[in-house]
Parts: sequence; structure tokens; C-alpha cells
Amino acid sequence: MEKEKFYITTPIYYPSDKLHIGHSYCTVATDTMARYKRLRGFDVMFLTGSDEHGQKIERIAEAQNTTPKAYTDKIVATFKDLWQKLDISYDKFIRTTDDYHVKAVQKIFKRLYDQGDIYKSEYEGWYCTPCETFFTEHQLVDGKCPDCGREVEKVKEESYFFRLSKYQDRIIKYMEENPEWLQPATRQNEMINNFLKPGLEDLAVSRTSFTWGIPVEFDPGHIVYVWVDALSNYITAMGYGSDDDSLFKKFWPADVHVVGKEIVRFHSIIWPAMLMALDLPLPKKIFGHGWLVINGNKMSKSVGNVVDPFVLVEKYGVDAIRYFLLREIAFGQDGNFSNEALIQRINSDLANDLGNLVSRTAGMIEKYFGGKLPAEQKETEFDADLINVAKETAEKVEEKMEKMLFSDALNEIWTLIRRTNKYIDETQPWILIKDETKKDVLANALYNVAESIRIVSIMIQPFMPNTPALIWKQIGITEGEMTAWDTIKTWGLLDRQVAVSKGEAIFPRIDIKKELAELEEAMKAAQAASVANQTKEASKEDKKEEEKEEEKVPEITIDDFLKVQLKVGEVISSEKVQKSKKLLRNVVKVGDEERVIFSGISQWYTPEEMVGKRVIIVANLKPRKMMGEYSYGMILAAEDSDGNLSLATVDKPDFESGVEIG
Ligand code: ME8
Repeated sequence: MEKEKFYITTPIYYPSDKLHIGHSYCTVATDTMARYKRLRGFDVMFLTGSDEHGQKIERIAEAQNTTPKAYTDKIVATFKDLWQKLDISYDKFIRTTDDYHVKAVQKIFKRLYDQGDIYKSEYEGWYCTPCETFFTEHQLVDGKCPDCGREVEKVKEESYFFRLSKYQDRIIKYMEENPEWLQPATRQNEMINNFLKPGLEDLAVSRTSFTWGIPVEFDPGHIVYVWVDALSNYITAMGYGSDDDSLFKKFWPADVHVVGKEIVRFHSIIWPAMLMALDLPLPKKIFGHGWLVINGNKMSKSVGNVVDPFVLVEKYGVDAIRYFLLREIAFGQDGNFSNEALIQRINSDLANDLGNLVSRTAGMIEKYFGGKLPAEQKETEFDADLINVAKETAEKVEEKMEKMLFSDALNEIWTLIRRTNKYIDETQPWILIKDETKKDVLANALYNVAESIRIVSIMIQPFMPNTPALIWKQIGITEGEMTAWDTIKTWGLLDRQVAVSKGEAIFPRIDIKKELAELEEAMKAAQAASVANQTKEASKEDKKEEEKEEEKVPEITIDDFLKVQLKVGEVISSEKVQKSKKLLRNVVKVGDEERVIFSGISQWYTPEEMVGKRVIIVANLKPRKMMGEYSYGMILAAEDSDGNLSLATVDKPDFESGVEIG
């Protein structure tokens, strides 16, 4: 019987010379899904690649005194190296500089032109080079790029336009009829309300002011807009527009495009419109994941807060990193990255829960039975529940994986791991061993634990490509029938006379104090150069403080004021901090981000009163550790002479959050 196909893609990456763990997140998640589908018997096509054209790359190459192609060749090599280190099992890697892609994009452009979906006109507007995106005047925020906040450039040039507006109603209808198409569901509402309903304008799809791109075949002074070039990769990689389109026929439409939330707009509006114009079916699903953030800011090279994935993999191993990324952050939401959280997860989930379970079990079978369980075994009263939890876990894991809820799927697997550890505590092998007549009960208990480990080891495969084999070695099985995915639903497949060979700990514990101290040391070293300077500054600061005291309310310049970034935030949850009389822990939505902000206002506001309030926050305040957690900003309030407190707020109750005040 022919296998069912599954086509999954990551975005194609801009060649950045600073790859960070945020980039890896999307690819690790996509890889996990691809591995899962392969294990379930699908014929999988997993596509990734590089998005190499555009003015941004042209300028970087120029600055580095090299050609764009030489620059991208170098970076693409580091991509491939990173994907290898992270065990990314892609089936195809497309480069937009590949000849077949260039030719196919030219054909696509020509076809759209011939049929009237692309026409020539003049473009006047704003262009954000880092985002490679055009904006109209009214789309800018404070005259800056609405996506990244950077400067935009005025461009006026002859340009080809794609009739995006023509497809607006069809896209809205499609989204409304297919509410599961764009995930998570909130992203769909955002697209409809913020972009589609206000009206789409035709899209400038060619440039003439630079040359690094795919020339329009019939008008070579024009370069194809980089997003039209890039989005086409999902079909050109399968041979669309080439002499051999058999892969395209087999795999299109894609089952899912996995993309970061900031590029959902391109994938759910421009891409479907292009496909509709080409008379092709739309991808079956688009999943817009959240960002890895550090102290509330998206990890990105321009912010300067990137964490190097090569270093992390080297230090903690690839399986631990993959586990952390998918366990810690609910797929679809933003999640904070910290070394502390990473080490804690490694110690508690991997070393304690899983690692310990495996080594304890192999150790006991070795110690009590010389490495092999006897055939005589007798059931215990605790078996039924363990077996039941294992069965339920198998079902739930599949259900969560189908929805790409990776963190939830891992949570289910860990429920079984913890239940198995509890089963050991219930059956107490160390007591049973003392009673010669209970050897059969002991053997049965250890068998059940080993069988549960087998089931766990199969389910973790999509997430952790290397750990399962280490476990199988310890419980005496090899990859094959016993490790096939479907066997997770059948209890008792493992040979009752399990023969173990205890090995090294699969996840050694990390001394968190020592590790964090080392990291701190490294940070201190980096700061050392400025220490002397700081001391000088400190005495100056003291002086300034005294002066301030004298002045009471010092005058500030407009420049001083502009240093403070005030923003509108919406409190989406709030709770009292247990050990504090004054503090509330608020989660505040500021545009796309969610920040934790502590505020000493619990005497005046209950958590219930806080939720839904639009507050004014100081957004660029250095994060402060309070009650063991960082607070990212300050909520502004005024206190009168009677000690009454009132929050500063905006006077329209539904005012958009994230907007800057000034
Ligand atoms: O957008 N956390 O490429 P890109 C999570 N070339 N994901 C992150 C992240 C972070 N901190 N930083 C980046 C492009 N990403 C286009 C795509 S597709 C036809 C063209 C993710 O290299 C980001 O969300 O800027 C995106 O999904 C991917 O990395 C590539 O980003």
C-alpha cells in the first residue's frame, strides 16, 4: 500500500552571520513533527533552506568587501553545520540562488504578468530594508517600520504590482470557512481584523534600485520582490515550473508551513493570493509560533541578546537543548530563555525523572538478578494503574502531536515517567529482595518498570533523537519491532526475562551553582574592562545624588525625557505575591509581548480589578529581580496626600496595547 504523504516546511532563513537559538527553535519544532510523522509511517518531505536575495544581503556583502553569493555561500555552510549539530533531518535544502528556483520564479512572474495579475506602474512609498518590506505612509508607526521599529527609506521607482486586492475577499472567505487553517486561532483573527478587513492594497513586486535578486525575465532592469521569490520556494523546491515536477505532484499542497509569528502575514495573505492566482491549492495549515525572548525582548542580533546554539549544544548535548526548547515554551506562544531554566529542566526532568529511572531499573535488575529477570513472575496490586496510565499516555501523546502541541505531549510522557517512578516506590523492590518468597513479585515489578521505560523511549524519539538508543542498550533491546511506534499501545511486548546492561547515566546532573557561577564569571570578565570606569562613575553619581537632593525636582531636557519609553499595556492576569504584603505579580500585554511586572499596589487594587486595565508602563526599565523572578518594567501610579493610589491609564478603555506614549 502506498504510504500517506506529509509535507512540512520551515521558513527559509536569511543568511545571518549570527545564528541564534531563536532560529533553531522553529527548525527543531519542524524536525520533531517530521520525525513523528515518519515514525507513524508517513512518507515525509521536510523542506528547509536559505532566502538569499535582497538589498539587505547586497549591502552586507558590500560592507564586507565581497560578493553577495560568496557571502551567502559562507553563511549557508554554517546553517548546514548547525542543522547537523541539532540533528535536523531535513529531506531537502533549497537555496533561492539555486538555478532551478531562479528559473521557476521567472516563469511564475511571467505567468502572472501574462494573465494580468501583475501589471506595471509606479511605486512611491517606504521600504524597510532589514524586513525587506514595503509600507504605505499610513502603515508606518511614528514614521518607522511597524514590524521592527527601524528607519524606513523613501522609494520612488517604476515597479510591477501584484493584484493582491483582487484576492482579499477570497482569502477572508477561506479563513472564515477554515477556522483551523491558521494556528493558533488568535493569529487568524489578527490577520482578518488588522490586515484583510481594512483592505489590501496591490503589492509592489519588483525593484529597480539594486541588482541582487532574480531579474524579471522580460524586463531585466527589474528584480523580483524578495518575498515573492522566497515564498515560491515551497513549490519550486518540489520542481514546480521545472521539467520534472513529480515531487510537486506528489507533495503539494504542503501539510503545514511552520513560521514565526512576525511572518504569518506573508504566509497567510500574500502566499495564498499568489497560489490562487496560479490556480493551485493552498497549504493545508500554517502554524505561527511565538518567539524566544530574553527579558521580554525578542532574541535577535540587532538587540544584541543572542544565545549561541553551537555553545549550548556543545555544553549540554543536543537532546537536552531540543527537549528544553519544546518543553519550556508552549508552541504558539512566546517563551523566555534563561540558562537557569535550562539547567533546572535538565536536572529535574532529564537527570532525575528519566535518567534516574533508567539507571535505577537497570541497576536493580543487575544487582538482584545478575542482569536477567527470572521467568517466574507474580502480579502486584499496583500493576493495573501503571498499565492504564501507559495506555492513556500513548493516546494523549498522539492527540497532542497531531495538533503540534509539543510541550503538552512531553508533559504527558513525563506523567508516565513520574507514575513509573511512583510504582517503584509503591512496590519497594529493596524490601521485596529481603524476602526469598517474594522474588517472583520483585521480578514482575521490575519487568513492569522496564516495559514502561520501553514505551517512554519510543515516544521521546521525535524530540530526542539520540537518547532512545542509549536506553534500549540498557534494557537489552535494539531498534526494530520492539521499538516501532505502534507498539506503545500494547503493554507487555518486552521479553519477560529482560536482560539489562547498565551503562553511564544518560543525563548527568549539572551542578547548578557551579555552572551559574561559571557563567557569572564569564560575564564579570567581560565587564572587567569597565570596572575602573564604573568606580569613577559611582563617585560622580554620589555627587549628583547630593546635588539632586538640594534641587529637589531637577529640570530635565527633552532628551532626558525621551530616554524613558512609556507604553500602553493591558493587564491580562494578576495575582498576589504570597510572601509579600504589597506586591502583585501582573502579566501585561504590550503589543506582541507579554511581560511580568511586579507592582506594590495590592493595598489599593485586587488582582481581579487589575485584569483588563490599560496601564501605562515604563517599558525600557532595566529588569529587576523581585521575589526570585525578574520584573520587566514599571506600572505607573499616583499617590495623593491621603495615601490613596490611582493607576495612570489611557482614557479609552479598549485602547491598543503596545502603543508608545509621548
Ligand atoms: O523571516 N524566536 O527569515 P529569518 C523564535 N527569510 N523564532 C525566531 C527568533 C526568535 N527569537 N528569531 C527568528 C525570514 N526566528 C524570511 C522567511 S519564508 C518564505 C522567508 C524565526 O531568518 C523567525 O520567526 O529572519 C522565522 O520564522 C525564522 O526564524 C527565520 O527568520
